[in-house]
Amino acid sequence: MAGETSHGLRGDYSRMRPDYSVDQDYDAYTPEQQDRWRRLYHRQMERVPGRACDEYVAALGGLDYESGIPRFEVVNEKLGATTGWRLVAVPGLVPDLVFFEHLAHRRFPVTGWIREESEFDYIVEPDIFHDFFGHVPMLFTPVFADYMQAYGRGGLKAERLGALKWLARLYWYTVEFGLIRTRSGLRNYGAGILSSPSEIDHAIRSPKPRRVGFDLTRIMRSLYRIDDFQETYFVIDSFDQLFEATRPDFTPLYRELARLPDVPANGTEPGDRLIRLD
Ligand code: HBI
Ligand code: FE
Repeated sequence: MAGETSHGLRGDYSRMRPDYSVDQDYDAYTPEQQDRWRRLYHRQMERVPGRACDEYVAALGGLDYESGIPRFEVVNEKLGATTGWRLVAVPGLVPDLVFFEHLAHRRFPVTGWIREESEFDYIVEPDIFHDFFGHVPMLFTPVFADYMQAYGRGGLKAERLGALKWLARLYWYTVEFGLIRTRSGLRNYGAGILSSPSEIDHAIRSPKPRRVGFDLTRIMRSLYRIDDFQETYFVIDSFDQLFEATRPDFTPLYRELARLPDVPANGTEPGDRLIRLD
């Protein structure tokens, strides 16, 4: 399924529908790829307890990921019944507007291909393991599922306003690399962290990165790294807080951001509420 194309994206974009969706060709996965999934799954499962948030753990427990690469129909049955979301298979990365359009309609695009053996520990692009293991369980939490839909609607609007640069940082620092403060301590809810064998521990336990209390404006000003552990994580107290803080119309905020300087990925700002490890 994975291959290089002229536009430099991995995946087979030759048979997709106008919305970039494809059918999962389940029989095309080789025994080696099924085995790779199981090894990725078992390695990561060992690290989930005490590191992932409770909502994630609960949802993962109801997903039957251990036997091999999941089938879209099987997961969709459970997901649809719980939050009304549906997974659609895509060849790989899709254009921003296509991505937002899916989210706005409670559809999550999931990449069909699985990483190569040489990428077992680290991959930059989303593959099927990142999407199913990192993102899908969180879509079972109603308020988080609503946040994802609102993000999609906001993406379509931000595109019209030329504000995608700022909005993309919100996705990055919440959906991909978000932390939550719970009674048992810091926990991960970001998919980029939950699908990483090393960052899942680093994000909540290493003394190196900064951890800053959730602040929408601060997040939208913040640059990020795509090639290494994050140097800054933003911490929410609840998914309700995240949903409520991002409910207002961002139009005035974008106007303000146009006048504010970016903050480096490893920067600290005067108003930061720094969160210390227990
Ligand atoms: N496509 N398949 C896929 N998965 C993503 O996570 C994704 C994408 N296209 C665009 C995109 N993400 C970005 O716009 C996010 O920053 C919102
Ligand atoms: Fe992702």
